[in-house]
Amino acid sequence: MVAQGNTIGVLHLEFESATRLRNGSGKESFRESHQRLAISAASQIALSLASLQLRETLREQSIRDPLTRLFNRRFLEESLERELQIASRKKQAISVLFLDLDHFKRFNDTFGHDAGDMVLLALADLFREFFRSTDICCRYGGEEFAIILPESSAQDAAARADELRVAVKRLRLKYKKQTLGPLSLSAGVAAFPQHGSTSDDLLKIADQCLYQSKARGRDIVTVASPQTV
Ligand code: GH3
Ligand code: MG
Ligand code: MG
Repeated sequence: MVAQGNTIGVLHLEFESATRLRNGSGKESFRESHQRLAISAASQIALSLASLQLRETLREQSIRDPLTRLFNRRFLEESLERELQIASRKKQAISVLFLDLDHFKRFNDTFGHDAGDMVLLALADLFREFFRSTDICCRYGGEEFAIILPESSAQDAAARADELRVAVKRLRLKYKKQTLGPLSLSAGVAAFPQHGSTSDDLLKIADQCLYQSKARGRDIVTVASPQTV
């Protein structure tokens, strides 16, 4: 099956071998009429499948960051609203983690922008391995990431963020035979319902905590406190 020049799939039909090849009158045979029907059905199916594939591709493009394939900021904001509703109904905690690479501008200046891109890709792979499949990992902006951790208290999320911080420090990456580094990241953590109940509040508080981690010297995790809220 072909649609818009792309091969979509194969439609396989089998007829009983006893099927008559030609009827006596010389009119169109049983097999020929079935073949015509099959070809017309196949082209309709191919078009439908192609349009479904296109829709899926467009949706993926609209919710993912093209470099890292992590979710984008828009998807994060939509997901957080939804996850908060679920958490509130189930009376569960939910945490938001903000992460930002330390001195990444200096890193780019030292090793080049392509090496920097490779670091972002490696980091995205690390996140995919490190976080649960139900966690939502996003590239929030340049070298800044946000993770939604459903069913996770502030303490759990902070412990997890600290393990990630250590894992990032241990990363030994190479680009064109050159060893890159050192790398570190700073983090901020805010949780529902402890620190806020709306997505805007949680994102703002997690970002403020991240800012505090930077002010306190970087390579650390800051959890929201009554002062931050
Ligand atoms: P800080 O520790 O305060 O976060 O310092 P920083 O240098 O990481 O922060 P700053 O905001 O000054 O600079 C961010 C840098 O991130 C600058 C920019 O070149 C880099 N960056 C953002 N997006 C990309 C990207 O897609 N690829 C690469 N290679 N670098 C990026
Ligand atoms: Mg940074
Ligand atoms: Mg930044």
